[in-house]
This record gives sequence, structure tokens and C-alpha cells, in this order.
Amino acid sequence: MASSFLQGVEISATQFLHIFQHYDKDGNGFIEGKELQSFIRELQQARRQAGLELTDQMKAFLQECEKNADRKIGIVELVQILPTEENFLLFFRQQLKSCTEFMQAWRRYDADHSGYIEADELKNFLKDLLLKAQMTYDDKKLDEYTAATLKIFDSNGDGKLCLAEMARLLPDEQNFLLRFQGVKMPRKEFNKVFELYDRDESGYMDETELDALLKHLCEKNKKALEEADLPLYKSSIMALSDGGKLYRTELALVLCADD
Ligand SMILES: [Ca+2]
Ligand SMILES: [Ca+2]
Ligand SMILES: [Ca+2]
Ligand SMILES: [Ca+2]
Repeated sequence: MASSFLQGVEISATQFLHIFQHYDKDGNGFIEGKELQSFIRELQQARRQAGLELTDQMKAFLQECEKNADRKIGIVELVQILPTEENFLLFFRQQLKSCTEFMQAWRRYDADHSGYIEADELKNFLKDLLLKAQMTYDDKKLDEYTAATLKIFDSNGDGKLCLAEMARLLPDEQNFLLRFQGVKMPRKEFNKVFELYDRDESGYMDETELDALLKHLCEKNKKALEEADLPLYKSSIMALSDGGKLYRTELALVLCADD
């Protein structure tokens, strides 16, 4: 079924989701290796059968794959390759270009501060994006986008989005959260670290305290973190703060492994 969608001139958000899930057989959020080979083969077949040329984006992508055997594609890249009727995922990309903008948006839309974006919060998020992009939509469309977006990014299937799941929207080079995945610590250790670096015991970290903590983490995790990117880490994490006060709950989103 998914491969027949590849023939379409334009595909809908729901069809797009089917395609991605169909080819990402191991469900790791990327189409790579054998998965990518079968995607490319079936894409070419489908276009041929439909009497359509490959688009310029598709051609450029295939050339890139020939050069780079380790090439893998994430969901947002797939949107750029396939002609999607409503490029709803690209709205995110356009609005959230940097990690700092992403974190600010996270803070705004996690309205109940649960540490997750639930379906109703995601719907508000999408609504604002559509308004900004001056797209017309009705409530039914908005529900479709919300359901599709939730399914695409909810890797652990708990029906809500955590920070790391949502961060897949970011381009890899901006996605410092991926690097922090390997640095996350168990709750107990996290609490200890928080208390150690909250030097004045104010109950929150200010920028100077966070700076000291991040330096320590960079030294300890030379493989995962780059000291040169410290300003990026700091500004992105501080975007979660409440007017410069970074509380435990917010820092835990980045540094605490789920219990
Ligand atoms: Ca995969
Ligand atoms: Ca929430
Ligand atoms: Ca989830
Ligand atoms: Ca403090």
C-alpha cells in the first residue's frame, strides 16, 4: 500500500506517515541501509509506472546516496524529498531553526509543565504554526495533522511527546539533545549533581552555575560533548528557564534519564 502512495503527485499527511513507517522497518526513526535501498528502488519504480520523472529533489537525493553509503533519512528529510500536499512538518522546521527557538517553543507549549507535550498541547502548537504560515485549515484537518505528528514522533508509544522525541524535528547539527542522550543520569545522581552545582542553594540554577555544571560534563564526556559548543548548550538549556531561573524539573528534561 505504501509504495502505491509513492506514485501520487502529492500525498497527504496521513499517507506520508504510512510511507515512513512502512520503510522504517526497525522503527528507529530513520530509513537507512537495506530500508533505504528498498525505498529508493520502489520510488523509482512508482514514478516510472505513473509516467512521472523524478523531481529535482529526488535526483539530488539519489546522487547523495550513491556517494555516501551510510546515508540515512529522518522524517523531516523525507518531507523534503516527497511532494507532500501539506508540508505540515516543514512548518516546524521553518519556525524552529535553532535549538534555542525549539526550547523556547517547548516551554511555551508544554502549558501544564508536565514535561511532555500532550495531544491538546500539540494541537495548539500546530494551530499557531498554521496561522503563522497563513495556511487555511479546518478543525478536521488540524486533528489529522495532530494525530499524524503525534504518531510520527511518539517513538515509545505512550501517547505524548517528550523532549528527545520532539527534538527529531531539529536538523542534526542543531540537535544537541541527541548528544546529551548518552550523558543522562539516573534520578538519584541527577539530584546530587543539581544540589552540588546550585552553589547558593537558591533552588534553581543561574547561568553561572549552569556554566560550571556544563564544563564539568564536557570534561567527563569528551566523546559525546564538545567544549567548543558550550555556548550552544548553555543558551539552549537556559531557554527552558523561567526568566533566568532554571529549576530542577526543566534541567531534568535534558539530564535525567527516565525512571
Ligand atoms: Ca530504520
Ligand atoms: Ca504538557
Ligand atoms: Ca512518547
Ligand atoms: Ca542557584
